Amino acid sequence: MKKIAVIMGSDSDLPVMEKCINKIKEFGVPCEVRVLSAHRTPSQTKEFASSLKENGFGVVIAAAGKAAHLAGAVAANTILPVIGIPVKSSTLDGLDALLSTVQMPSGMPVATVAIDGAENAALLALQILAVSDEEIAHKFDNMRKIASEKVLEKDRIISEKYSFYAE
Ligand code: RP5
Repeated sequence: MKKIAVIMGSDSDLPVMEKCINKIKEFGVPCEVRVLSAHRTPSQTKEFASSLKENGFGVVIAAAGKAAHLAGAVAANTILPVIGIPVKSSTLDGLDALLSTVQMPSGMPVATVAIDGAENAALLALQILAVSDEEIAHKFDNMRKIASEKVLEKDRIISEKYSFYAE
């Protein structure tokens, strides 16, 4: 099974990233978690990104806040799909990180999720692996089924409690 690489620009991103890491763990997919910074450890970031494919990874998640160049810097050094998470860690509420992550030049895509969208980043990474992995695809089907059953149950409860003169 291909591994997922989860990189964050600082350990201060960890509270956001725990949702991402936990979701990947729930699916039983191997995952390596690193703190690497495009600005503070540029050569280590480049070295890690350049060897992702040969080290058995299938997809990368890169999270950073402020002038968030991490996902772009990783994308520049690998052909694996890169998912960027803009982290809300500044006085600009993450809008700075969103724009820095999403506005990549053509030819160098980063699939950017919402500000602090750590769980969706994990799900997108798992969906990418599920294209060629039946075990992960099957877990996805189950997860979707449970999610839809939960909403149907909430619909039943709310409808019974609040509807009126509707017969
Ligand atoms: C970014 O700057 C990190 O990803 C983090 O979101 C932000 C602040 O980092 P620290 O100063 O808390 O290490 O590079």
